[in-house]
Amino acid sequence: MLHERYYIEKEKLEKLIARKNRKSDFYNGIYDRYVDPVLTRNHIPPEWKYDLDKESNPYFMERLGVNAVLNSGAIELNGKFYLVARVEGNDRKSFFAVAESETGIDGFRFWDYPILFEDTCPEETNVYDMRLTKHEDGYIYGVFCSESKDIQNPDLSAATAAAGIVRTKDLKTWERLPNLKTLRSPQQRNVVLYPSFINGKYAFYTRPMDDFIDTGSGGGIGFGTCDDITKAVIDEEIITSKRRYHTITEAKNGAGAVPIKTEKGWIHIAHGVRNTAAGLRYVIYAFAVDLEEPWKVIAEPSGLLIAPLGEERIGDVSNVVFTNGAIVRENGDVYIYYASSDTRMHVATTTRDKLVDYVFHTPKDPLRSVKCVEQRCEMIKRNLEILAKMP
Ligand code: M1P
Repeated sequence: MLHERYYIEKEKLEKLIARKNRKSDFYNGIYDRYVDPVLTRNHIPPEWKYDLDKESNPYFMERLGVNAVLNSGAIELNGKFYLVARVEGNDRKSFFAVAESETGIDGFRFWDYPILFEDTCPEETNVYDMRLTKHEDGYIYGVFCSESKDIQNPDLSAATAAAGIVRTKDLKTWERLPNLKTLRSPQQRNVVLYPSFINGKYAFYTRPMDDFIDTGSGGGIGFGTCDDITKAVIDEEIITSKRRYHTITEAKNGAGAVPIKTEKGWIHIAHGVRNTAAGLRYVIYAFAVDLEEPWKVIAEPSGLLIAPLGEERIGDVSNVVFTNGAIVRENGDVYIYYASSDTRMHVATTTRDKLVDYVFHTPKDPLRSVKCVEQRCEMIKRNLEILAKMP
């Protein structure tokens, strides 16, 4: 028999999904933020958490709780917005689930079931952070982090990260391919498949790492190609966006959304990490690479694009914003999906034209305080001259 509490929980969920989102009063001219997150653990259907049977669950207890909904891949299909969210159970294991919306800013509803891949990788413990690429070969690829216990290391928390690959045509049926092998990097996270062939090869943005958390000698976001995606092996990785001392990428960085094609170059929305006394701080930044040679950085505006703000600063891993999905509509509207503090999903909206203006006209980081003040004083001087001419 169905437990009556189900109706209350279901009604709460329906109310949440029906809630209209609106722009917040945040302003920077680059993008808009929204009052409500777009996807949270409260969006999880009760059927995923509770045994609804009154006999076997008389107290209507959560049997399989959900802790967080975070780093989501994003894609538009037939005019609808889809997030492939990272859902983290109370057991700390993550899995993927599709949520669908008509507007992209609210109304996200999970499909009936989370995604269940074929179990082809018995050593794998955890999966997360899928990037979705519509590739010119006709498939939609999902590239994600496949995490396993490091069996060489007796430390209980020692793990290894690799890039898992799946493909689909409809987000419903998924084919798992072997994990990507990078011959010169022991570990990988934040790998993104580039949408076109490069000289007939598949191309990936990578993030070479010596270790599970520390990138070690990994100098930044890499780029490499492979012949066959069904047995993907990358020999050489070239570093594109570098880590730099005393910038937002000092500790590490990683590719985020699939790059956005513009007339001036591919725009990347990535994350940069620095260390602080309170732990790592993750922000989102942007840069552009060449249209023909997409490993060459051609514009890198100074500093961060999105930082955790207000309530976004607090969560399971505080002081983090992280993106692995954006949607660009035919009319040039851009939806950047980002998670805050490894806990919930938000959207920031802008346009392709604004992103081009931001990436190509924001001054570069001069890398030293004295040069940064000089840069700012020049702008202040020009502005004061304009103001002085005003009646
Ligand atoms: O906790 C912040 C993020 O840490 C990792 O990102 P990176 O590999 O760049 O350090 C990932 O585990 C990511 O999921 C997480 O949001």
